[in-house]
Amino acid sequence: MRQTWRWFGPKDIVSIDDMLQAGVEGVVTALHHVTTGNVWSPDEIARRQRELSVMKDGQPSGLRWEVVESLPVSEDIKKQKGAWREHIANYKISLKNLADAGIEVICYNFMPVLDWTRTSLAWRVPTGATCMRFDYADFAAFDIHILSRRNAAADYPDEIAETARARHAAMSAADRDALARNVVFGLPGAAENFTLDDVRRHLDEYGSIDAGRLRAHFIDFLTEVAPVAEDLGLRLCCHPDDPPFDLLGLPRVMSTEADYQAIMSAVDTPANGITLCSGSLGARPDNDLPGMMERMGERVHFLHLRNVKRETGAIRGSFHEAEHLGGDTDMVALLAAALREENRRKAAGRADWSIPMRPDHGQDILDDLNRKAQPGYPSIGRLKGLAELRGIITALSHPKVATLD
Ligand code: DNO
Ligand code: MN
Repeated sequence: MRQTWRWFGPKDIVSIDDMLQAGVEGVVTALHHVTTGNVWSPDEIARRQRELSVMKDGQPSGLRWEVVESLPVSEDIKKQKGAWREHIANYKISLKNLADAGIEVICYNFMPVLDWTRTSLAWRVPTGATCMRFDYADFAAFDIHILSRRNAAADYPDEIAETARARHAAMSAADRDALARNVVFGLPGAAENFTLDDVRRHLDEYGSIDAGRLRAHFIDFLTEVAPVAEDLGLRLCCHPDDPPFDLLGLPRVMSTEADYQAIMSAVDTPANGITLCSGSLGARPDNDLPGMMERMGERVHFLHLRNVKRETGAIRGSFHEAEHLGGDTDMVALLAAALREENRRKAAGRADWSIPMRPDHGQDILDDLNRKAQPGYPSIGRLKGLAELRGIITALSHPKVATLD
């Protein structure tokens, strides 16, 4: 497994030197400054490659840009409106430019409007560390009483809607603002600048797009881009919905194993693959992560290793981001399944046998609490997660340990 790390570019407070000291082998990054829908030019790609190739003192880092996360799919493509055909053409050009630069793995997602969604970005756990949390009743309070989406209450179980009403009534104006800011943070495109009216406008655009329609648009997109990726020797990999259930009345179509199976078989090429994110998928009790790795592993091109603790037994419910070996996903079983998949690939002579993985999100611990990184991406919390995951991989791969048979 390749031990990779997400880097947000030179403005990331976590440096290339930090990554090297964490034992990172490859970099996951994106051209976050390019407007979604536009082409990623060879010059901009080369610039990012140069930036991550040197340490603070100018020595070579020895690191390469190994995974793109994300090459975003525009809202126009998802809705098949406006400039969607041009955006698909641009997507193909970006793929060509990335292939020319020697980058083979391209992660993206197909969530309408919202990317990942949380109600709290710094929720205190008993150790004093903080983590991101999704509280279903707080989210309902945002949806029903702050965003005031029409008929929103009907989307929630009665007891959640009632709790949401009571909590909203007890919140100060500042609490309401903070909740709204946290919820819209994961929105694509400089979310900090989103207003509630922007969110409402985006939601209205999906009025006539249900899950079936969104899935059809997704298949149309892949029918166009997957053959191009295949010809270029690229591996596309779709990140799951986070959380893996419908929000704000928007359809979500990459939340379960059945969702993935439908998309994988609709456009049946290895270039159409999976980013298996255990944290996102693990927020649902009916997603069996080790089993998904076992059954769909052939198409898993990228692994996000993260754990969540579900706070209820419901399909839609509250959860928080646990330590990498805490939470509800059996990380040892998941890694064993991934290592078995690698062994199968090696035996079949596949050049892509080594699956890039990264510790996806970490809790804020120690000095992370004093240096605010991108939410979910602190240096020490992720370094701890990576070290724990590396320990399991090392143990499971040891020739004297027969656990993989
Ligand atoms: C959450 C993160 C996401 C992810 C994008 C991929 O699990 O990994 O922010 O980067 O959704 O497109
Ligand atoms: Mn992820």
